[in-house]
Amino acid sequence: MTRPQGEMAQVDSEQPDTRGAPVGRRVLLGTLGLGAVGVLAAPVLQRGMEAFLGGAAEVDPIGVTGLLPNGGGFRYYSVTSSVPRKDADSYRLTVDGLVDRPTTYGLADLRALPQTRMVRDIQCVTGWRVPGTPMEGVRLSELLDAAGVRSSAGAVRFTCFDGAYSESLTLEQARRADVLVALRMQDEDIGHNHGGPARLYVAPMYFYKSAKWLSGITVTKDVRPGYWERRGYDVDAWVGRSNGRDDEPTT
Ligand SMILES: Nc1nc2c(c(=O)[nH]1)N[C@H]1C(S)=C(S)[C@@H](COP(=O)(O)O)O[C@H]1N2
Ligand SMILES: [Mo]
Repeated sequence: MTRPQGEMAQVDSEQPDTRGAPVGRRVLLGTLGLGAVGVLAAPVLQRGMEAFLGGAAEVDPIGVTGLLPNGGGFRYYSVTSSVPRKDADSYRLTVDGLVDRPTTYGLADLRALPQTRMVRDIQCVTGWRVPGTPMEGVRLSELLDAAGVRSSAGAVRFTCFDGAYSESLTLEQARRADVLVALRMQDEDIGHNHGGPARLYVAPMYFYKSAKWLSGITVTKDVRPGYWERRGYDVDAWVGRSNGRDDEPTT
């Protein structure tokens, strides 16, 4: 198989959002960082080892995953070295492109819409999987219907306020009932590190589809491959049926 060597990279040693001000030490993992990582993150590396050897380092230097229910297993990913923080006042999500009614939502607007809660496994294409993870938010189909998708449309593109990441879905995929603009994860408001205040959640697909720090939903004619897809990941990212992997499906 041709698994791309991606997602290398940044582990942010900030404490979780509940701790207040970040402690500030950022570790950019590369060859030089591996020794320290081995010491700090040995327990977490068990499942990460496969990807680790494959060139993608995934670690949790401060043991954040140990604080999560079910043993955790999440890695925090960002393709940028820093991401601005958005809160209930500053957060905006725009829906535009091939729609009749372009719309901008604040966080309160999204919270006022019907919420859908789902509990599924989460699977990263580099190998780690987190069992039974509650995700909750607004169905993407609801936002698309509200905007009035034009008949010329065929796809949806997602952009993020980190300024770099992007994703895409066909319109048919985007309208599935298990695709959410998620506001809550593990029954808590999504914190900054996990892409809060709002991230995409595409339950049946590898987690790279679930764009963090979601700021834009643009209805387009054709699919435009996202950040990792331009670097080799499959555009149709069904868990167990793409990227040369045979993981158990998540839906
Ligand atoms: N904006 C943004 N979204 C992103 C990514 C990223 O680097 N930036 N990484 C993706 C990948 S590869 C994974 S596995 C998940 C990781 O989510 P987590 O950091 O909440 O564990 O986010 C996805 N969404
Ligand atoms: Mo991933």
